[in-house]
Amino acid sequence: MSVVRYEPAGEIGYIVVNSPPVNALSAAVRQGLLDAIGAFAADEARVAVLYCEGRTFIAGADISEFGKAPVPPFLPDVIAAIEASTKPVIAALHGTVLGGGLEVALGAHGRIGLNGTRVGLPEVTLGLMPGAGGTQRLPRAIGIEKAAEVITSGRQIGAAEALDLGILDALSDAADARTAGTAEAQRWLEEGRAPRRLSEVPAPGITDDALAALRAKVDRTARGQVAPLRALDTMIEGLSMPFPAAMQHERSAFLALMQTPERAALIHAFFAERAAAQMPVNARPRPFQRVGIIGGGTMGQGIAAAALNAGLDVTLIERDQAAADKALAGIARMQDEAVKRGKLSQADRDAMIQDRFQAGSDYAALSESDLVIEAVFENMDVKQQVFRELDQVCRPGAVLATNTSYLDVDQIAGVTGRPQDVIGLHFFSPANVMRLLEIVIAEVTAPDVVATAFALAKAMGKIAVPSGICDGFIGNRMLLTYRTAADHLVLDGASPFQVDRAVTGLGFPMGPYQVGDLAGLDIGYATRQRKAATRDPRERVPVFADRLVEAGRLGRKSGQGYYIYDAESPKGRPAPDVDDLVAQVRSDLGLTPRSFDDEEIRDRYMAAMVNEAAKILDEGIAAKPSDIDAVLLHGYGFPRHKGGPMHWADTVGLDRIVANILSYAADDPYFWALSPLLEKLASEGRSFAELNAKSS
Ligand code: 3H9
Repeated sequence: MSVVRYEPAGEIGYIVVNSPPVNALSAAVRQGLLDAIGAFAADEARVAVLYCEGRTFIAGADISEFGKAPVPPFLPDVIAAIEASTKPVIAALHGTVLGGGLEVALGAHGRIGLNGTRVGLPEVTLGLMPGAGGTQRLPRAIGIEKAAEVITSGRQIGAAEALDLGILDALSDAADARTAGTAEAQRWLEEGRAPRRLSEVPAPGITDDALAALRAKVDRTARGQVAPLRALDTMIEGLSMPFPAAMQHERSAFLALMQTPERAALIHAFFAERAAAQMPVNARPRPFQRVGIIGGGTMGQGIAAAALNAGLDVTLIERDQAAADKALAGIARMQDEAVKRGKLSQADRDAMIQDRFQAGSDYAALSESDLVIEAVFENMDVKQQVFRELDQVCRPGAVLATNTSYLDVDQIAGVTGRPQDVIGLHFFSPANVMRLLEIVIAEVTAPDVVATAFALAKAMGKIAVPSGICDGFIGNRMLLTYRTAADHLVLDGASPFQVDRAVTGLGFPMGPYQVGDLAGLDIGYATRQRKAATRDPRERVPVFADRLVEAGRLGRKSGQGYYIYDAESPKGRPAPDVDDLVAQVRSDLGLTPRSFDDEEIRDRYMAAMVNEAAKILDEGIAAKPSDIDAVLLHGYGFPRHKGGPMHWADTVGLDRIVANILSYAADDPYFWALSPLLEKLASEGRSFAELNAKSS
């Protein structure tokens, strides 16, 4: 069946797109649109309604075609043909009208949206800019300043705001886009309206001062990415040209961005997120409306809020009623914040807290729960005790999940009489905000329990990544390794501040010592104390970190760690004595410091990350390289425009990384033990991307 059809129906003709899943503008859809507009021209209909079947109006260009040779007809030409129609074409919108989809709608002569429609030009989030008239038609519709904000932020805009801005002409509460479009078309017929072409609207202007302010703002928020500023400049330059020349100009800027490594990395990230969500099992999820949560600390509260936002009923258990009440107050505060930020309506917030949430201290309240998530203190004995109790009270078939961040899920499952129902759900804090969810599949976890975890992640809007069992799973195991590489750099002569600077220079929002201060230095200290007795003598200990903790400097929460946090510098300024403290430790340990340049710091940090990732892959803990990228992008601040560590490694070249590791191993063969998989791939001239392709 054709992906676009023309349906004549008297005075109204329908141009109907049906190309699942999201009606992306593949070559077939572009050709279909061109043919349909021709059919409309030849038909007696006096107005056309362009709408889509399925879950959404066109969600953009077909991203899977990017990086390949463009196939005609090109989208700008298709849109020009729609706009040139001598009879009106009305776009009837629903779902997510994004990128090329919005550009098609802007080429139509009128736009009506169903309530709930979202629109946007997200190209910059893919390292691109609108390439089918968006930079020229949008400012003519809504003005330069607003168009600049929409284009350079890439954000999705709700229907009411889109109407307000003037992107939509009208909103409809009709049941579907065809009905809404038909009513609008009838109105146009009655009023005898003629096509209004945005390309014929005079271009708006901007003063030099206003433009300079706009450029400065975009430059600040772009954080080193080229696309946002290029998009702004292309828009402004085009507005002073005749429309056809502006379209040529936009097209060449778009095609130039298509060649950048940022574009490749951002599109890799897009597909990595979606590939991770592909379930590793073929099973149907168990139903899960009633969710129990054990533990009402920060993590339990965040998980409860995420579950409530997903429309689930939540019962939270704490050790006594006072603690349960405290958790309730915390969750209510979170949801009040969401109301303030316009993410939640007051009525929904009230319904959640009053009708769909209860908190108490009696496990018996979980007897009807479909899924229980334990989020108590990270200690094996404590967690096993919780699972023994759950085994007593939960109904048969309930899914029992542990939110451990490094403990062995098999050992937790083992204390129940139903280990097949037990799974790890590693949320990241704050759990109602952070999108990553590691789904830790234990030895005997049943396939439909795995399917339930993936369905829960989808309902909560999380990026789910399956992980096998090892200390720290995918993300925390890697974090420990690259943090250790940073500690070695400091022991050997780098300053913690230099390491943070070098790492943020890569695009991470924070360096390892800033992260340490934020998380609390006592956490790493406690882990080191616990592991001291069994530590391999070849392991090098960051004694300087221990000294800070022993001096009561725990990071942000105590006002001082590596950095000082006070009214003068709430985000922290380097503590002046840290370099001396580290120098003293080096001298106590008999280490002779050497200097490192920022490039070597980055090389070592990244080599440690990639080497550990390769081991994680080799051991089958991660199913594919792109899953590791999704974890680091969403849980650890890896810069999205670099695509994740595995994509980054491919772009740098695995042979170069191996050569670096071998040279570092000359001094510390224990820490820099080369991953056999990484060595093999490099020697065969292969890449991690090939392993992704194999697993898909
Ligand atoms: C552009 O338009 C450039 C133009 O200016 C100029 C051109 C000349 N293409 O996310 P989901 C697939 S740039 C191909 O899980 P949701 C996706 O891979 C583009 N495939 O669903 C997945 O496949 P699978 C601007 C696409 O409901 C399936 O659809 N547009 C595309 O959570 C479902 O996706 C964008 O950047 C695509 N454009 O979210 C929009 N989009 O099932 C990007 C999706 O095999 N897309 N797929 O894994 C999105 O933001 C979300 O997918 C959307 C739906 C909100 C649409």
